[in-house]
Amino acid sequence: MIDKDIEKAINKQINEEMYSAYLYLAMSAYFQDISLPGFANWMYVQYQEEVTHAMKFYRYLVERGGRVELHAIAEPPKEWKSPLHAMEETLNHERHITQLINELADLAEKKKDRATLNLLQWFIDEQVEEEANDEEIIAKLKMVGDSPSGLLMLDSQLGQRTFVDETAGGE
Ligand code: OFO
Repeated sequence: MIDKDIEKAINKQINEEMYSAYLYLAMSAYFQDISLPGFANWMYVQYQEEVTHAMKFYRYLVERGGRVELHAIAEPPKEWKSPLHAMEETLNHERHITQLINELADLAEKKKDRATLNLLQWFIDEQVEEEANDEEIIAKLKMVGDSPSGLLMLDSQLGQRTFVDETAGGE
């Protein structure tokens, strides 16, 4: 049986991951609206990934005999000032998620819950990758500056991204 405080914190994290999914889906719609289908694709894949993050926590809680509780998902913003602004907000959001994962790990450490710590290690590694991906796109957007052709090239590059469920297997 899982510790009640950890159960509560994981339920909160399921909601955070679902909000991440919702946020990136909103960004995908924004990018479609400003005729950048490659960025829209990248964000759509990001949305799919976030749902798998929520479900990884969901399955773990069920496996540990915990009770999943789903809460209302907050409404994401609809507009951003520019592609760069949207990507900077993405990075800010991922830094916030990293902070939450670290706090969860602190709690699991305090409770000496090694199984939860093991699960969280996957998320700690994932956050390193997520922040690095966002930083890379931000750096490229800054290089592109006001060049429409540079932006279109980056858009076509981001259009290549495909969804792979990295949470599948090993559970
Ligand atoms: Fe973006 O990693 Fe989950 O939230």
